[in-house]
Amino acid sequence: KYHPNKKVQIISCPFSGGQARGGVELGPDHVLEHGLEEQLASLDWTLSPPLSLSFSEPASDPDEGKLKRPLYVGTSTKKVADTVASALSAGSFPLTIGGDHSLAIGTVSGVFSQHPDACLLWIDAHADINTPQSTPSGNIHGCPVSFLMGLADPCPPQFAWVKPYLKANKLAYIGLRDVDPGEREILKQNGIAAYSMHHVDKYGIGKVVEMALERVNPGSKSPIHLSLDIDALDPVHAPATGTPVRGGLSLREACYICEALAETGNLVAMDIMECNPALGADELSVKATIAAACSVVRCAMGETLL
Ligand code: HAR
Ligand code: MN
Ligand code: MN
Ligand code: MN
Repeated sequence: KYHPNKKVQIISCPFSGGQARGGVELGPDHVLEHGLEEQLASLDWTLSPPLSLSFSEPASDPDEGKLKRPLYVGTSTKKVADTVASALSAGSFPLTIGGDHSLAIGTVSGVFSQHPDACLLWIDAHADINTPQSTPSGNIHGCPVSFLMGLADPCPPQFAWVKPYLKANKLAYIGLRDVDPGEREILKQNGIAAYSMHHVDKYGIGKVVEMALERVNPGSKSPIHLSLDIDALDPVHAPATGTPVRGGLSLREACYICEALAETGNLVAMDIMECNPALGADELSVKATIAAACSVVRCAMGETLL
């Protein structure tokens, strides 16, 4: 419904400033080298040439409280937000390839600037909702959702441009299994729909997706943004990532989520984040991770719909 013309704009974001491990900036090139453009073209999407954003680290970037590289992350995500917003206003589906998950400060801001009524599905082992106060690591990839909801109070000056578009009732998580104590409190206080691996086991993935969509999109009218951290998948399927957590989604469960969202016809944007080709134990692990990333993207873009 939202993309009758099936135009997609790939946005490559070789960015690693939201966390400490090198290599995640290599994710986008690996995903593209795996043939994602050809794969999407064969699903009848029309592709504009991929946009590859460049990010340059500021000469000086002191910590803001506990937050590391705040200026680098703040200016880089602003650039992503503007790029995603213009892709949408040009009638394209923005597919953003990271890079670390702090990039979603940009992608979600860009989407909500064009679709203020959107809802957000966050598929991840982690809740990424730490505030500048609650973050145990200072890594901003563990904090994007708190900035998007305006929970960071005071908002760090590097993120003053971020509007608190995201309301608690428009956000749902699936795949959680490593949530910090401070994050649990935030999820509870705000009544956020959070489906952990426990819920996936208990109800099955089909029911979990149904419940998640019922919570954030009861009338099935809202545009949907899918932000998928590859570490939502079990490390058996996606080992090459910075913070793998055992006991995750099977490849089929992750694909199912994407297929079910594609089936709604309401998906307007997707992020695929945190593939780190420098971290696989060997070449096969890296290949499996990149192949899994391409699979979930294809599923979200209609591959397995009959
Ligand atoms: N919760 C931890 C922190 O805030 C770790 C989260 C980071 N890992 C991710 N994000 N890949 O999804 O530092
Ligand atoms: Mn994660
Ligand atoms: Mn932890
Ligand atoms: Mn994440």
